Amino acid sequence: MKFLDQAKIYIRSGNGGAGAVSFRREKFIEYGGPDGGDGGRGGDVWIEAVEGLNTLIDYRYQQHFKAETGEHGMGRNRHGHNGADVVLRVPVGTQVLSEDKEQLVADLSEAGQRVRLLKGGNGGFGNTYFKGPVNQAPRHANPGQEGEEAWIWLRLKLIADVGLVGLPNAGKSTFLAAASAAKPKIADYPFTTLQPNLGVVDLSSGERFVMADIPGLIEGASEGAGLGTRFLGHVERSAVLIHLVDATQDDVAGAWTTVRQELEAYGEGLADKREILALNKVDALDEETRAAKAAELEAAAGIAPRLVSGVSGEGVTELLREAWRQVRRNRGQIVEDDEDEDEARQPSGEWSP
Ligand SMILES: Nc1nc2c(ncn2[C@@H]2O[C@H](COP(=O)(O)OP(=O)(O)OP(=O)(O)O)[C@@H](O)[C@H]2O)c(=O)[nH]1
Ligand SMILES: [Mg+2]
Repeated sequence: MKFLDQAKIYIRSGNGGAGAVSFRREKFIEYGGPDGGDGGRGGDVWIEAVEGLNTLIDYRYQQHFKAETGEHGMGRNRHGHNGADVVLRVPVGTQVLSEDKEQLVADLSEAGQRVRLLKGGNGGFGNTYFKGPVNQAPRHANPGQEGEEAWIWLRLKLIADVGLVGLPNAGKSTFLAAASAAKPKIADYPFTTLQPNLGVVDLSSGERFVMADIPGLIEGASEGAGLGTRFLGHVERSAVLIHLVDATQDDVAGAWTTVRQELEAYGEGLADKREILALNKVDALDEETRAAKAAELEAAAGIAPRLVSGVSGEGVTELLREAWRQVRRNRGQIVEDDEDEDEARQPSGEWSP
């Protein structure tokens, strides 16, 4: 199964400017001859893969992209200005498909790669161009060439920056819904989520990452119990895991240990990935129970869990901010030291079965 992010957009290159019909007129010069300049070229439409973008979400808000028209030519042989190009900036890995999706127009697999999708119309020739030995005073000029237009699809295979893990019913889908615009199915029984869900978490403009909610893990998942561990492939490349433990269950320490064991058994470096530990559903507990559950979990995990609730929203933003710092680090961006205070737990592998 692939996570796809796609957007359909309209693109148009600029029309060329028309050539001018004009004659030189000066006081003492008779029959000054034609001096109409050429029209400017219309702008092109380009697409460019850039670093630092990870979704096509911007193309859901704006769907029409038109390059500028070339200016008309003018008298005294003045050339019209060329129209400005439009450059669509997209994440690395974006593919461009024709409107019917039958044809692959461009495949942008490397940062900096640029492809021209539509060429701007040429400017028309002014009447100067048509001057010849026979017709020394042409009264016609070319119109500019029309630009081109097309509807295209942009398609991107999404990679989750952050993965949500936990037992069934831990509240993963609820958490994803609280953190993003995704609307996963939520219900009070295990294995509600049968397929991974993705959401885009928008902390502020430019602070955006993709989070995956995957089906819950149970003991023996690595041997195929429940839905197994096959969906863990979707979080293999993520920067960090958010491990949600349901605070309303009896054995929070056991819940954490079970999931850690399955991550370990799965391999692929998942157990070494950074984990942010969170005790979820704390809205349902009084102060005393919160403290007791947090202490139990800390005793097993060796780190104090964050207290969160996908239902009330408590602690959600702080948790997402911590995850975002890991994502930035993973993308090779520098994160200031003073932001590091409540850093995610470095996996120590200290837990024992
Ligand atoms: N009180 C409370 N209940 C919650 C919270 N988050 C989830 N729940 C409830 O817990 C149940 C399970 O929530 P889901 O979000 O479906 O859990 P999940 O981890 O996605 O479950 P699976 O998809 O089965 O793995 C639902 O009845 C939710 O309403 C929370 O923060 N507080
Ligand atoms: Mg779910």
